[in-house]
Amino acid sequence: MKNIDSKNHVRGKSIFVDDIPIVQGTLFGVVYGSPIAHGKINNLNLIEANKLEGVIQILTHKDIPGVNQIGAIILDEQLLAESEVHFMGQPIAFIVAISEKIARKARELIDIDIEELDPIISVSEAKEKSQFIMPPRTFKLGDIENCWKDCSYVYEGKAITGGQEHLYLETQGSYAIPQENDSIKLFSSTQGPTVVQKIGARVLGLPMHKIEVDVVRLGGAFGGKEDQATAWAVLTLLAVHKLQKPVKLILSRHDDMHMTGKRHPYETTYKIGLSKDLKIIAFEADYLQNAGAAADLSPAITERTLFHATNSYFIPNVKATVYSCKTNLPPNTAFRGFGAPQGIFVIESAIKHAANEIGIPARELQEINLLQDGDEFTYGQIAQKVELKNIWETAQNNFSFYKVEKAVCDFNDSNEQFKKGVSFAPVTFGISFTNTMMNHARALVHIYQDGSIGISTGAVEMGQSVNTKMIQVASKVLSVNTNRIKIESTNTTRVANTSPSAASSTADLNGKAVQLACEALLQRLISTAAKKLDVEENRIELVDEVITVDGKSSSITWEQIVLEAFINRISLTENSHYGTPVIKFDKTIEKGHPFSYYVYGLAITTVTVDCLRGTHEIDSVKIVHDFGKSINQEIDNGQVEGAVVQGIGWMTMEEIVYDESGRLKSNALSNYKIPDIYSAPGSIEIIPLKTDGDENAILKSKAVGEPPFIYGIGAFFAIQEAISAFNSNYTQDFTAPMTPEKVLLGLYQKSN
Ligand code: LUZ
Ligand code: MOS
Repeated sequence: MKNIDSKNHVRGKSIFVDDIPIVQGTLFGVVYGSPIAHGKINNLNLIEANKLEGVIQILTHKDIPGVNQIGAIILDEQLLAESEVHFMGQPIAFIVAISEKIARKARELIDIDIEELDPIISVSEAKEKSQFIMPPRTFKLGDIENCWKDCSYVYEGKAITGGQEHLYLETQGSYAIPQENDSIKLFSSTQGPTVVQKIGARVLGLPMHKIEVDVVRLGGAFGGKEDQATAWAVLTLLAVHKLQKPVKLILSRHDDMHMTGKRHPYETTYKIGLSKDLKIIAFEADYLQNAGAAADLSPAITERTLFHATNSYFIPNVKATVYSCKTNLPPNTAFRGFGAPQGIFVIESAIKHAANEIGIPARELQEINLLQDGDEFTYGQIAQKVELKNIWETAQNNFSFYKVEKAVCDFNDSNEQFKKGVSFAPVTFGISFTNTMMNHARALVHIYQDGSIGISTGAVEMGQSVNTKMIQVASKVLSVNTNRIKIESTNTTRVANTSPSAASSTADLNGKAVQLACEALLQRLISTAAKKLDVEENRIELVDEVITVDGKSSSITWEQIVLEAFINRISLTENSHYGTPVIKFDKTIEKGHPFSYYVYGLAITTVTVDCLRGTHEIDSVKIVHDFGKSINQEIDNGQVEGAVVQGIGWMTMEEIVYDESGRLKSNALSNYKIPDIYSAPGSIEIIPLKTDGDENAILKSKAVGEPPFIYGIGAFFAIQEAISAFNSNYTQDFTAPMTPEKVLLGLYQKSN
C-alpha cells in the first residue's frame, strides 16, 4: 500500500497548520526573544511597540493567569522570562497584531535594558562550575574497579559529537480559536497533543478539558516537536484566553532555528580494556551532554544514551555516567535516536581506537564481541532473540566482506589523488519509551452504518506514514478494502492522555490498540452473522468483505452484516487500550527490562575521498536490517533511507556553530548544510533480514523510525579510513562531524 498522503503532498493539497483556512478576526503573533544568552532584565520598554498601529497587545509573564512554567520533566523553564534570561532567543514577550508584518515591525521597536551575565557555552565550563540539569546518572555492570588488571590492552580517549538542527520542512506553528465558556480549540504542529494540552492548561490555570488539541499532520518533526512545540502552542492559547480572538503563530525559519533546541552535542572520555583474545572486558565512559538552559527532555535522553552505551556488544564490566550540563544555549531536545546515536558513537570510537592500536580492522573486534542470547545488558535486561549473528551472516552472503574490502584496497593501490575507505556500523536499538509509564495508546474505531470506517488514535502523522500503517492493520483484521477506512485527525477529545508520537513506537502502540478495537468489532459482526444464519460462531469468518461458513462464501457482504448489526442495535464503535506487556525498570537500582524488543542491523559504508580537495562521496551503503516481518516494505525502506542520509548529515556535514556569546552562527540554509540529492549515497541497498519478527511489534513488523539513523555513523569511520590510506601521519581522532575542512587537515597532517 502506498502512503495515503502522497497524492495530496505532491499536489500541494495536504493541510498543515498554516493551511487551515483563517477564521474571521484572526490575529497574528510574533515572539520577542532575548537578545543575549545570559542576563538580568532591568526594564522592558514596550511603549513604542505598543504605539504602532495594528498592534493589539504585547503579552509578558505578567499576563499569565496560571503558572509560568512549561517544563515537562523538571519544572525549570518559564514560558515568558520574568527577571533572568538563560539563552539567546528565549521568549520574553508575545506580540499580537492584526498582521504578522505589523507584529514583526513592533518587535523591532521593543527596547530592553538588560544586564549581561557571563554565558556558559561549553560543557567543560559547565562541569567545572558544577552547572548541571540534575545529578549525574550511572549504569554499572560487573566489577569495573578490579577488571582493568585482567586486560592485555587498555586505551583511553575522547569522542565528540556535534548538535543537529531538525530542519523539519514545516516550522513550528500553532493556531488557537476561542470556543464557548473559556474553551479553546488548538491546532498545533506537535508530536504530543496531550503534552501541549496539559501544559497549556497549567499555564492558563484551566482544567485540561477546556483545551481541545487537534493535529492533522506535521511536515516533519524528527523529535523537534516532541517537547518543543509547547511554547508556541501555549503562547497562542494565552493570547486567546486574554483577547478572546483567534490567534496564529507560525515561526519563520530564522526564528525557529534561533529559538529552538537541537540534538545534544556530547563530549565523552572513554576507557576500553580488552583481553589477550580481543574480548572487550571493560568499558568506562563519562559523557558530558550539552543540555542547554533547561531540562526539556534531557533526563530521558540521558537514559537512552546509557541504555545504548555498549551498542551491539557484550561487555561484562561497564561503568557509564552521563553529566547533563547546563549551558546558556537553547534547551537541546529529542532528535531521532534520542541520545542513543551519541552513545553508540562513543563505543564505536573506542573500538576503532583499540583496533588501530592493535593493528587489526575494527570489523574483527566488532565480530568477536557481538552480543548473543543470554548476555546481560548493563541495565540488567537479558538479551533474547538476538539477530546479530544472522545479520552478519546475511551481510557476508549478500555482500562478501572480502570482496568489499578488497575492492577498496585495489582502488587505493592504483590511485593517488582519490582514496576509498570502508566501515561497518552495527546497531542494536531498544524499542519502548525508556519511561515505562509512557508505553500505552488507545484507538477509537467507528464502523458507520454504510460500512465505511473512521479511526482515531493517538498517533501523529509526520511523514512517517503511520496513518497508512493504521489502515493496513484495520484492513487486515476486519478483512475489508483499505479504501473503506479513513484515519481521522489526532484529537484530544477523541483519544485522551496520549504519549507523544516518538521512540519509534507509534505504530506498535497505536497499531496494537487499533488491532484490539477491530478484533472486538469483528467478533460482534461474526456473532450477528451466526445468529442470522443460525450456525455456530466458530464456523463463521469474514474474508475479503464476505461472510463465510466453513470456509465457503455466503451471500452476506460486509455492508449487509454491518447494517444487520446496526438494525439489531449492536454497537459499531469500539475504544481500545493497549499497554506494552513485560516491560519494567527500577531507577533506584538502574536495572530492569525496559525494552519490549530490539531492532538489529548492519551497514557497510564505502566512501571515496578527493585527497586534493578534501571532499568526499559516499559510494554505497549496504544494509542488512531487521524489520521483523514488515507490513509495508516500501514505507519501511523509505524510513531506512531517510535515516541513513540524516545520520550521514549529522556525521559529515551538519555543523552547529555558536559564537562565544551564545549566538547561533549556523542560522540559515546557506551556512548550515544538510544532505541533498547530490550528497546522498550513490546507492543504498537494503536487505531485509529473514526472521520471525516479534510478538510485541505490530503484526510482527518491527519499529523502524530511529534504529537506521545509526548507520550514518559508518560514514565517519569510512572517511577516516580513506584519509589514513592517503596519509600515514594522520592520527584518527573521534570528533564529529567530519567536515571537508577537517578531512583536508587530516589529509595533510604532517606528524602526530
Ligand atoms: N521520547 C521519550 C523518546 O520520551 N522517551 C524515549 O525513550 C524516546 N526514545 C526515542 C525517542 N523519543
Ligand atoms: Mo523522538 S527523538 O521524538 O522519537
